[in-house]
Amino acid sequence: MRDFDSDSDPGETREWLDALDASVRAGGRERGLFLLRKLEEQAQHLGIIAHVPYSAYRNTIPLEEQGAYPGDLELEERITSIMRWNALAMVVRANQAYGDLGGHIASYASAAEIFEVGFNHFFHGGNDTRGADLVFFQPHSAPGVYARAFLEGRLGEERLANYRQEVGGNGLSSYPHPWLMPDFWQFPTGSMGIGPISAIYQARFMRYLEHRGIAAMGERHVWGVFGDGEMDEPESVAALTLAAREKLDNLTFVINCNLQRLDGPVRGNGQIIQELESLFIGAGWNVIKVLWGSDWDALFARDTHHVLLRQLSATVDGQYQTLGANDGAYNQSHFFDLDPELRALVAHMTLGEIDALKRGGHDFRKLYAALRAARAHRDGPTIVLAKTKKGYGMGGVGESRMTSHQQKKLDLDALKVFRDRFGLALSDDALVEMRFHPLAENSRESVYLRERRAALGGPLPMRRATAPPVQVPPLDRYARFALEAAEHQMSTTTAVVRIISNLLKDDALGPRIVPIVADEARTFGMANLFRQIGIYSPVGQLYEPEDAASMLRYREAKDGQLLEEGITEAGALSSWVAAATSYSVHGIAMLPFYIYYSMFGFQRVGDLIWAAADQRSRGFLLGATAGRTTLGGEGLQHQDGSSHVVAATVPNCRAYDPAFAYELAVVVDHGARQMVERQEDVFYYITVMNENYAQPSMPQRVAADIVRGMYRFLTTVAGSEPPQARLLGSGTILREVIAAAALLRDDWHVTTEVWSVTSFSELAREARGVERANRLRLGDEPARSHVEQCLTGTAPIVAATDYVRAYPQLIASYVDARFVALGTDGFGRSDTRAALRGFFENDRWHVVVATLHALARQGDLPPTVVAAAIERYGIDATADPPWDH
Ligand SMILES: Cc1ncc(C[n+]2csc(CCOP(=O)(O)OP(=O)(O)O)c2C)c(N)n1
Repeated sequence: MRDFDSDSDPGETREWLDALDASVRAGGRERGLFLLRKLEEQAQHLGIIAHVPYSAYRNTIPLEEQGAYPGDLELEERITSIMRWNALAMVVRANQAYGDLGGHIASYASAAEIFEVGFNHFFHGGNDTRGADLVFFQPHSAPGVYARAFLEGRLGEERLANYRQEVGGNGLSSYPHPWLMPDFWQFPTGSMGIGPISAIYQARFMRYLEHRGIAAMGERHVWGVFGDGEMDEPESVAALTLAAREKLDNLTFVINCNLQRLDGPVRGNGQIIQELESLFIGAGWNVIKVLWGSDWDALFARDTHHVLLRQLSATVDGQYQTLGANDGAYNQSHFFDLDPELRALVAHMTLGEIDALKRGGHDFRKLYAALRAARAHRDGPTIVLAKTKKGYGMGGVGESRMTSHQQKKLDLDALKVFRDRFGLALSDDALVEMRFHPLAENSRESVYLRERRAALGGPLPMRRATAPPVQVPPLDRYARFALEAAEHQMSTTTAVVRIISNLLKDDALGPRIVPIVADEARTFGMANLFRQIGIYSPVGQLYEPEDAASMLRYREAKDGQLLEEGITEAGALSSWVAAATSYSVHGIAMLPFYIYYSMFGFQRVGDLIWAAADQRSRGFLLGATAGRTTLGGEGLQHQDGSSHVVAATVPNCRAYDPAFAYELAVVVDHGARQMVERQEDVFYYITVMNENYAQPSMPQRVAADIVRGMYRFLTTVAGSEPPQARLLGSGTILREVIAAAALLRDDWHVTTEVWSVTSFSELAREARGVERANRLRLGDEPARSHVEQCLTGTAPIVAATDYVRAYPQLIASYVDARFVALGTDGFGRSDTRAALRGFFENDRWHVVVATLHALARQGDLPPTVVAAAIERYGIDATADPPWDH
């Protein structure tokens, strides 16, 4: 505690207090407050108080601590200029030739120095002694990354010329997409916000692997270059406190603060840099600001009264943009002339020199010092806020202009300005033809580039996918309880948790499993895992848990295996992606199982799942308490009727809605082998229910068809004729369908086949492939899909599900028979399961009515039978449809 009572100079203190008294007497309260505010401001500038969570509007690292630049500045600047040109040429060429291919110039123009300091001095490519750094690139700056790869000889000219023309197979992706460039891009960042949250969870997962003794990470670091506009995305800021709480000093964000987003300024009437600084300080990050280039140093040195600093602090970002878009004369009259002292400060400078004053994010020395300090910082993550200009160097057509982001074509005059601005050795012809600028094999630039990357372990970005396979134990060793359930009562949620618990005990696969929950382990019956494997915490458990004496005690441990993420589905999903891409990022295959309320998956964090798919994630997503009617009491926002429809649109997602524990076990086994033994780029989405029911044992010879998507479960024979109708049921509704088959036999003498459909989406995937092949390869013997083979003939089909009708309708066009779908279209609501199934009209009685109606429609039964059934089962035929409620 400081002692504010001991006064070393009472006379001076008296003078100050008297002065304040006098001012208030003369000027009133307002005047007194004004003076106090000014004093506070001054005290901040002097660094003696820090009440506000941001610092003055200047560089965090003072010149004295900047240190020497370790690279060849002049050479690096020349190389960067060449990259700028090639990146620009790539975009302009594509748009000149094809008109509407898009692409961006201005973002990389602002980020070039940030990228290049990283590439030349920090981003480690990995070698024999250490793994590669993880680098997340600002997506629409991809042309700059390609331009570098071109100069390094990694990409040929033809590839650059095919920017954004990917269909032919030899083009370059618009943004970082591992699916499309699997040897190059590691992390998809094209959807803003996903990069930042992913970077944090990747850094955290590295710690997890270390603490569990699975892999040593050494000096490996996670770097993320993101936009200041991008920081408005909720995902961008969702996990900041986690990064600080877990002391992730293996993580650095560099925010390219060009003050603009697509349409205009990020904070025209404020200061995004100051706002981000306080946000990150509040979240516990180390913040380093890089605002002003080296040519400002002398001005700050002479700014003894802080007049410059005051003016900088008082200028809002919209004004900074206008200053950035204009020349030295404008900056003189609209900034320096605003205060006589300020004018005097730059009186010795020419307008050209004022014009050339750089922002810190374009100054290699300032950036280097910041990244080095970030790298050296311990016990927490660092954010570098680098102030730049959008469209830097694009002159009148794009530098700090409102329309900078959209600028994709430059005329000859603009190209000449650009060439001259960066001193490029390009003839006018080369400009007209937009020729790429290569480096001669043994030029100084070329040698330097190669040397720098060699010193940093090799090229980057580079995606690897070579992880040793992991053996999955035999199915009956870990899931016999499900295969031979013998009518034992159990929910499929219980079954999957038991499968996971058993797999965890396997010597080979067990340690590789990563169970993940947001905050519902108890809901899903996983509390036993707390003790069995522990909850991961980098500091172990610093408290005596309230339930210490319990068998299921809440146990946190440094080597805990369960990731208990808290109420953040975005965070939990990002953890899942980190584990699901470990085979590629770390060369170690892990098998994550993320179990969550199914409604809070594809619907809530669907875009993260889409990015996970792009990234070739391998693992299990388990949508629990799934379906719209199994979760009786929870109601509209909890009941999921749509996730399977969305899952069906993700090309490498294998989605299943199993009814029985053995179906689930077969799918998990198949998926695990496909992903960690055969190492295929798929992931699984399986819905599991919290509804307890008798689980049959697995019939003979159905395993392969369970994986294909359907198998015949039973046939109910009402007479001697062949089946009159086919009933399809999936997930929990299969049980209603089985009951309906009995009613049809007993009440209406109708023979039916009952099929368990484990996946309408897998059936549809195969069927559309077969249909396409038959269409395009006329002359070959036409093939028949599994659906067609199962559902031959024209006996009507009634398919019932706990999802919307669009889900079973995925297969409707592949069968010859009339296809009737029953589902749960409409809003969910709370009630009993039986009441909900009655409401949505997917219970056994509605299945019967739908079947009778289909048979009557084609003349197999008299029309009166339908009304008779409605009457018999007490169905209210006058009710409004459920989707209108
Ligand atoms: C989720 C999402 N929303 C919108 C976009 C479209 N978009 C691409 S770049 C961009 C502006 C980015 O601004 P900023 O993050 O400030 O980066 P800058 O280009 O200014 O460096 C927008 C809106 C996107 N890619 N992702």
